[in-house]
Amino acid sequence: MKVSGTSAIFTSFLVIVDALDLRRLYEQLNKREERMLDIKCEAFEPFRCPVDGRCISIQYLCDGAPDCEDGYDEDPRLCTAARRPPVEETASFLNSLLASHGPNYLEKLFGSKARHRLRDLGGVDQVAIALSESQTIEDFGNALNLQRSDLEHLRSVFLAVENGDIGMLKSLGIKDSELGDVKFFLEKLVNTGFLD
Ligand SMILES: [Ca+2]
Repeated sequence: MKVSGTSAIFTSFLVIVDALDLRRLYEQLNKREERMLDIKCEAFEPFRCPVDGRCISIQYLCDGAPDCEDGYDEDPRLCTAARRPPVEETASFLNSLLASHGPNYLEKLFGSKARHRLRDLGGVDQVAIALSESQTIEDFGNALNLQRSDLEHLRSVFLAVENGDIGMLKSLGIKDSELGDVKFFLEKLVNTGFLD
């Protein structure tokens, strides 16, 4: 499902569907600010704009119209991250693959820079954040400085999953017991515009 060309109705629908993800996201974002300023928004307007401190309702996040003074509530990275699995969930998923296959395993997805637990890509958490915030696979490649050939390989894996080609995942050594989780994870990215 593509989200480009969204109508206002469709956007509202997405916001409702993703309210839980958004709730988790703004809780993370607001935590630090609250500690610093001791300001808490009311439950019915729980999102606080970082610059002007305005409190806004969840339904106004990523609805296509700026409500924070600086438009932060429509920030593409915020709105992309809100539709993606939470960063900590992605990090623990990547860690579970490394635990089961060894520290160099993710080389099969992200290329040689992913050896030694993604060390040259900045580590598991950095990769998880980039997967969450990057609107497209190109943005992801730029965020982590991936080589073009590695990026094209990663794209081919995503395309295979999008086309229902499980053989590709098996050829990467994904165990049968892991196939469902890996497929679900990659599809979640594809469904939120990663290949657009
Ligand atoms: Ca808005």
